[in-house]
Amino acid sequence: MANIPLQNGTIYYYPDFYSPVESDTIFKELAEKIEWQQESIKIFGKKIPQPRLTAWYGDPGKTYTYSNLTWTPQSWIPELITIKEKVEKVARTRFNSVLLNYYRDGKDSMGWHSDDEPELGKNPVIASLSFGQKRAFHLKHRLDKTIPKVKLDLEHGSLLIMSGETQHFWQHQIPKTSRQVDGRINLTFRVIL
Ligand SMILES: O=C(O)CCC(=O)C(=O)O
Ligand SMILES: [Mn+2]
Repeated sequence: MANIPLQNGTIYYYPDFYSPVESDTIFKELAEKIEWQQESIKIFGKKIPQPRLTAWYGDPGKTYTYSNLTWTPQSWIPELITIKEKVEKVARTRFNSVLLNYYRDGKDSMGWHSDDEPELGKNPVIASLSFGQKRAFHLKHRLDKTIPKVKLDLEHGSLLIMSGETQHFWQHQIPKTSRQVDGRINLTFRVIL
């Protein structure tokens, strides 16, 4: 486990939370069993497809709103519950929902944002699991532009935990890459209040 030093925030990185063999199995299961959606977001009245596939699973009633979309969760499947229970032990948090992202290739990405929607509460614990293609993860401070960007590679089977004030002070992104890359599945476990 590595504690990544961060001003005004807390992140922990566990590179081999799952073994490569376990991670291969989980990637395949999730690719097949999750009901992946191609959602669009409206920007200035124009519908733009998101550059990734997504899905939202969670306890009944735990809806989540972002980019003008309100998500009603799908019901937990056994594979997700098994993962959730393993993550909860390390994160010492009971999660009630998970957002899944499927980055099909290097053109799929997620732009700069913080996980700071009101339903996540003040200092949310976000537990982020990665399977498949290793991709870069960048963090930048929202206020102090002299603080250097933090750049991590999120590896197959890794767990990243963001907590404390991280979402107030930092934004994060998964940039596009021009390299030829394989698919990546990311799960972010969250507590919806
Ligand atoms: O794919 C990732 O590692 C990040 C996903 C993310 O930031 C999110 O779902 O809010
Ligand atoms: Mn995020």
